[in-house]
Amino acid sequence: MITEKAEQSEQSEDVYQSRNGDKPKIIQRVDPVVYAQAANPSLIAEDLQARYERQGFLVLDNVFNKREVDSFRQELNRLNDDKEIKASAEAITELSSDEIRSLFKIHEISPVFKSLAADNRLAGLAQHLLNDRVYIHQSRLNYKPGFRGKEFYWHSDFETWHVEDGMPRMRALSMSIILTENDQRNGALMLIPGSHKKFVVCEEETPENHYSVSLKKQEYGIPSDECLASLVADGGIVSAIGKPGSVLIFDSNMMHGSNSNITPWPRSNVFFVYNAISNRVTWPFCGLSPRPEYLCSRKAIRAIEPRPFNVAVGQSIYA
Ligand code: 6CS
Ligand code: FE
Repeated sequence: MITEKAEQSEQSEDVYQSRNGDKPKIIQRVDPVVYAQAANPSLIAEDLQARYERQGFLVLDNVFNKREVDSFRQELNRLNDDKEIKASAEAITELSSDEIRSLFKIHEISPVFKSLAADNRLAGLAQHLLNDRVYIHQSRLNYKPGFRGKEFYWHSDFETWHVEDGMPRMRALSMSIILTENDQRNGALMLIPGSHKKFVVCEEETPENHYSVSLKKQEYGIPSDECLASLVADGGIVSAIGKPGSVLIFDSNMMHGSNSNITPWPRSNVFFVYNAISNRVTWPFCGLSPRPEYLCSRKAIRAIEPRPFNVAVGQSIYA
């Protein structure tokens, strides 16, 4: 059994120092974006891989067919209606209602999303881009319900995963599968093209148990107004709109956020975060205790063997 002290000694060099009292500033990324040597045409076309490297994200349309999307949405609703799940630690409700805002660790809670996480169109592509075997660092359903679904303020996921989880380098990416139509009106994800190549140093120390607040409304680990304005001046802002079955891939250090949803239309997406096995989390760089396992795989780091999603797995639950 590794004691906490021993785990703390695992600490690697803090290449991306943030929230340690330094003034907010922007430094250059020192890690590659795409670790693969060349595009693997069976997984991604060369021009798309080059675009991903340059802008830090891609929206791939029609990756999953209607039958597959129907099984995802049936599972989304089943989990949302399950009282035990709603009362669990993994379920984060909205500040202004008891509606689920996010449900974490769905790659373990749900047989459907466990199977989806290993699908070659996702895990196979992540393995290729990161040029390493991959594991799920974090998975979640972001429901962003209609009428009162609140915003996710601008942030770099990597800044949080580095400072609060101990992820050493930028060798991870998120894949978001669109389950309900995402458009400008109902709070589609907004991204700043090219921002993934700059690391925004945030100020102020991380509070204890920050996640108990940040997952509802993030106020630490967010860019200063000046840094944000500078990123937007360079790259602009793009909305990741797409139909159910599309996939948004974005680099771990992509600056992103999304507006509140006051329309009647939920903006629900599945998120899988693939991290390279060689980049497994060490000790949090903020020096605080590690976040819970449902936010950051630490004790259960297992490389994924990509295999096709089994659409029948949903039917077995609902039979
Ligand atoms: O703290 C985290 O890990 C979560 N927070 C946000 C706003 N995005 C990434 C992740 O879900
Ligand atoms: Fe995020």
